[in-house]
Amino acid sequence: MKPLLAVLNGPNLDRLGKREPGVYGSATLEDLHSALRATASSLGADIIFFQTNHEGELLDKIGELADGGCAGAAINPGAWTHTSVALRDAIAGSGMPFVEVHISNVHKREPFRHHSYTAGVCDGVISGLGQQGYHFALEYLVHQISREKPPRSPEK
Ligand code: CA2
Repeated sequence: MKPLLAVLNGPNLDRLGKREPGVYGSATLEDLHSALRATASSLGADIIFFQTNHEGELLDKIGELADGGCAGAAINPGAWTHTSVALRDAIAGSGMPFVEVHISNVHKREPFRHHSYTAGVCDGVISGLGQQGYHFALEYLVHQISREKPPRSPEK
């Protein structure tokens, strides 16, 4: 069975491609999703997408994914990265591997973007590689999942 991966985006990322192309790129969220669908398919994974501007919805979705057997997620928590202990707790409590993705390099930006509440409960962080960062996160997750679940040994 193919592993199921999720790509989660937080507040204002529905605006991708519509404003600030110099910071976040010119591809829309829809464009990003179709590109990621192709990557997931080439990696042999199923994929679902979720974006919300409402924090509680993201917390609920993480719980749902964890209970539904999702194998791992790439998450761009947007501004909640820098504010949300609740999101950190949801990620930590999910038991799933997460990769935190930022399109921009948050460390080149304002000091308030330098701290992440969520990074410490993710496997790793990709920041500043543009939208390509999401693709790298999927690659990592598939690699990781295949390491965690070694193929069954042949029946004797
Ligand atoms: O670099 C990233 O991906 C961020 O997570 C983006 C967040 C920001 O608060 C983080 O510090 C870094 C902001 C997302 C807003 O996205 C927009 C996209 C297009 C137009 C307007 C906003």
